[in-house]
Amino acid sequence: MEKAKYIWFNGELIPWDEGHVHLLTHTLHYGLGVFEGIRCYNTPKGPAIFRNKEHIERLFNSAHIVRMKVPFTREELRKGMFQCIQANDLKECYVRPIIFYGVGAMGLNPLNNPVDVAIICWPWGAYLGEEGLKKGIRCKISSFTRHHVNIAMTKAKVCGNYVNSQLAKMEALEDGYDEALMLDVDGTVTEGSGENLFIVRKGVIKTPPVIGVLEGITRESIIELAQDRNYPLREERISRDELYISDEAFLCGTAAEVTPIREVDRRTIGAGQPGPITRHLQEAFFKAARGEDPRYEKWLDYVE
Ligand code: PPE
Repeated sequence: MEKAKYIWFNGELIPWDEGHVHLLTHTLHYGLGVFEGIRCYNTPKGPAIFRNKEHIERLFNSAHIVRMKVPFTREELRKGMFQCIQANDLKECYVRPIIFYGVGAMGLNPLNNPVDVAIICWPWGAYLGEEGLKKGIRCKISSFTRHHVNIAMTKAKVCGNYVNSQLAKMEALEDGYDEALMLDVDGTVTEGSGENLFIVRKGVIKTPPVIGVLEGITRESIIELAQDRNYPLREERISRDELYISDEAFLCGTAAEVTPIREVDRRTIGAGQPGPITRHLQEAFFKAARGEDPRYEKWLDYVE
């Protein structure tokens, strides 16, 4: 990865190379921490964080779900992000706030540990590759089942939830695919290892409801962009075979942005290249994020 110069840690900027934690950091052992993935895009009016309010809200909701007390306010974290982006002289970057239990008491009760907060920013290019963004990626239905809603709290972006994603991702890559798609316990399609899924079939855009999948902020943006363009859209369960016969499919997320899917399990999706609705929404998304469409300026939080 590309390093930056500073990290925001508990309210102060520290040099990147000093961003260490103790080996008894509770979250390192047991995975109870919450985080966000946010992107800052360069716009004609300078760098702006895309949908920052919604990301900060989800971070606090994640903490609320797992009963973590955040020792900073929403506004302090927002200012911390600005500080971090400016100190690193970045125009476009990924922003990773993480709230974790530090050192205090081992054992499964996390509540006797201090809560630490870091904000890390670094330049991060196309998550699934430049070529993937343009031509589409190849996905594999994972042999790993997605979380059951009462096993992992899937509306919370909890560190430990990502073990399931990592198992699926490694398997997909080792089997020669770009990304994994996971089925829930009932066998319906949920999401990628770190992205929400959309399909297009017979002119209707469909995405699985947010039960058992992360309530993606890019997903929400895509829904709004699609509705503003009068595309019929339904949030409904999607079966594996419906995915195979969809006309178009794409993944979306902060890191993955809008990445078309051209193949699933060796079955070509549509014409084997990004379809027209996918391309239209991808373009609309990038224009909105880069401040090139005034209708969506409400989504931009300018770094000041
Ligand atoms: N589902 C999952 C499981 C997920 O992790 C993400 C984000 C999404 C959907 C899309 O959510 P949103 O970013 O709000 O649109 N995954 C983050 C982590 C990527 C990583 O490798 O780290 C991200 O995209 O930032």
